Amino acid sequence: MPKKSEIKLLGTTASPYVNRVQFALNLKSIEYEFIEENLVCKSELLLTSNPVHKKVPVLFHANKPPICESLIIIEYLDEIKSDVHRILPSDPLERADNRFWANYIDNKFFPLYEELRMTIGKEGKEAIKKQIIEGSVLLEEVFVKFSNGNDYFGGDDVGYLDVVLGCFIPWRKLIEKYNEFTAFDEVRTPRLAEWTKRIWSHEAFKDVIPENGTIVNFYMILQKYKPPRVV
Ligand SMILES: N[C@@H](CCC(=O)N[C@@H](CS)C(=O)NCC(=O)O)C(=O)O
Repeated sequence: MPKKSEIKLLGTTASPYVNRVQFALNLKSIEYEFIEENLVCKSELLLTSNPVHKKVPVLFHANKPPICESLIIIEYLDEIKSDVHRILPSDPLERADNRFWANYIDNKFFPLYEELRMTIGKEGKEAIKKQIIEGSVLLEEVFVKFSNGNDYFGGDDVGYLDVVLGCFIPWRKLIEKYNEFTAFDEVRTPRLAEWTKRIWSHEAFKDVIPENGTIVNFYMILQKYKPPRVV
């Protein structure tokens, strides 16, 4: 069982990818040391521990080589502490299905929010919002299938997709507010609307949610370094 000093997480509290690892660490009751990274002026530690992507999160487990990429870190944690709160299902086919949808969320669904932020012009923005809403309806169907009448993607408790999608709630809320729409609304996606409230107040997620000011600051940094463009 990992001791407190054995696990260190390099990250920034405004990052949803870091938040999802923190969510997983809490679910597993793993104590860890948080090392705050400055993404505007990246540390030597980040550059040497994640030389390929130069991104957070990075997990350090004792003196082992660093582990990069949030989903890989979560799977690692699930394997080293398999006796507490299994995050991925034990059935290989179910695991594959979970990974498929995690890939959809990370590579198709959430990037639409960044595209929305980057786009200037009503027409372009409306087209992206439409894609986000279509994606939300699809995710509602995924939720219905995975939850099987229970409260979470993982069934009666938080599972992999709850962690993967849950971490984006604070960012989605902010970008949706700035763009005056709600993706997981009570009419179109009632199960996801309920699920959002449930995750938001979940014990293991509550202390991971960045303060609003922290996300707004990070948003402003993005606006400065990766400014929106006319499409
Ligand atoms: N696929 C990566 C994404 C991580 C990521 O995009 N991290 C951002 C912070 S939210 C980052 O470190 N960005 C620095 C950069 O793009 O230079 C993961 O799941 O860990």
